[in-house]
Amino acid sequence: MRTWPGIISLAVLASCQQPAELKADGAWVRLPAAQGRPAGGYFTVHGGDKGDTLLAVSTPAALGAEMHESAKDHAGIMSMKPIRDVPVPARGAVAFAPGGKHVMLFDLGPRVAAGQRIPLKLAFAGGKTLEVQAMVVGAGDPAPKE
Ligand SMILES: [Cu+2]
Repeated sequence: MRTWPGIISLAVLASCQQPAELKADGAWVRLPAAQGRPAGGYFTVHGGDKGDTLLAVSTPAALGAEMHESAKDHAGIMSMKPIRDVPVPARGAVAFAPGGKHVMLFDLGPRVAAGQRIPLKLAFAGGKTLEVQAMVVGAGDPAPKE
């Protein structure tokens, strides 16, 4: 039974863990390459002590926002589809990042420019709403380092 000490020490570690809080960080938005096209929004959600479900993302800086997921089809062509009800596991992390899950921001306000921050509101099934300030970057710019 060589595995027992490992299991026991894991259990001890788990019992001293700090309580985890549902939160989101690393939020940023990339402006579209052409005006009128949607912008992409990205962030990471960290689960609390209990799992939760991200229901919707919204922002006062755009007329509409949808959660999407990008995927490659068998021919290697990228496409995306709207997603809803994104599970956030307890103490886990869900990343919205280029090439995967993202938020499409439609009709971004004309004054939104690189270097600004715009609020993103994340609504969860458990009743919590998180607001994060997303750093806006230009169309060809990399993700900001935070
Ligand atoms: Cu999309």
